[in-house]
Amino acid sequence: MTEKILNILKNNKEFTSGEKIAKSLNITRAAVWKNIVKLKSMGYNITSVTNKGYLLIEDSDIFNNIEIEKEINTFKLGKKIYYFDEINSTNEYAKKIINESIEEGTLIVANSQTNGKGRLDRQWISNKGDGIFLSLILRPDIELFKITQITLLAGICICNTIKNITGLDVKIKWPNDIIIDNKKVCGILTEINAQIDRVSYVILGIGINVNNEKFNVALEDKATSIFLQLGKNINRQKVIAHFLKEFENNYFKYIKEKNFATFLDEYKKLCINLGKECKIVSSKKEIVGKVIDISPLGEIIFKTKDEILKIVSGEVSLRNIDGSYI
Ligand code: BT5
Repeated sequence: MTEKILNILKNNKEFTSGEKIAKSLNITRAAVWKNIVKLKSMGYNITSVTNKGYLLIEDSDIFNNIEIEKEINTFKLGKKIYYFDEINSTNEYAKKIINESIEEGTLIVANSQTNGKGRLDRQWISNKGDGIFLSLILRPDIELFKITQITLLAGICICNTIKNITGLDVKIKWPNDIIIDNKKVCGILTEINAQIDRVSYVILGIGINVNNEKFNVALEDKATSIFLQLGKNINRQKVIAHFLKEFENNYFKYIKEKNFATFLDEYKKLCINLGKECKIVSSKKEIVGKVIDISPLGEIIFKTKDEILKIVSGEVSLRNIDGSYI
């Protein structure tokens, strides 16, 4: 009902009386009022004037499930949305609700996170109103060792989404950092549950810096946002909808073929590490070498002075030779 009232207000540039809305929806004026209060609490700027009714003052930056749903144009992904103005972590929420009846494509979106997570217990800064914080529940029928490929595929789709919407030059730092102008604009946290060697479900967590005007001191040299690169605000729901469409097309193709080979060339073109001298940093040691290729499984092929190694994404970070971020 709330959404129907919102639509009526959106379609009227003049005041609409409570009576008229009540009649057209066959509800009481008190029910109209209750829903108007709800819409106001969701952030809609609605003016109420006695004897005239209600008028919606258009505001482009309303971010909630109604606005997100309106933009989404997919078959399966994002058909069920859990939206929060604030949550600890969308990935944690996904883990809490997941069971057999939760459908593939269920989307959790938040306007802010109090405990946004990166990999290896790192933190993801998730300020209110600036970014996209989402988790997508997937049930890919693939073997466990292929799981990195889902992260790589999501990386390609995020690059294409930002590029298509903004024209910016977006790249990937293996495995999960999306980069503009050598700074991180987006991170991906893929968490899984598996039985023996088959994946039961995947939580694809994505954080994108969209309208951030600045970052804290710790991040200002290595983080950026679409706003900082483009000089204007971008509608977050459009970015989500575009990503879901892009990812849906590619994800189901990948699941059908069960093979990342189709996407490997595209990934390599986007990957900034290929051909570069760098350091692989893990909790145990640092190895210096050169990234000479990416395998069809999504591993880095790394040439040191003594040997050629295949590195999986799990426990390592790539750094410049001097230890800096990129
Ligand atoms: C990531 O980890 O890049 C994965 C980030 C995933 C965040 C999403 S938001 C929705 C979903 N729910 C969650 O709780 N998480 C996911 P990692 O590669 O470990 O990078 C983390 C590092 O990036 C931090 O240690 C900081 O140095 C840096 N960082 C933190 N917040 C950032 C931000 N907003 N923008 C750019 N860099 C950031």
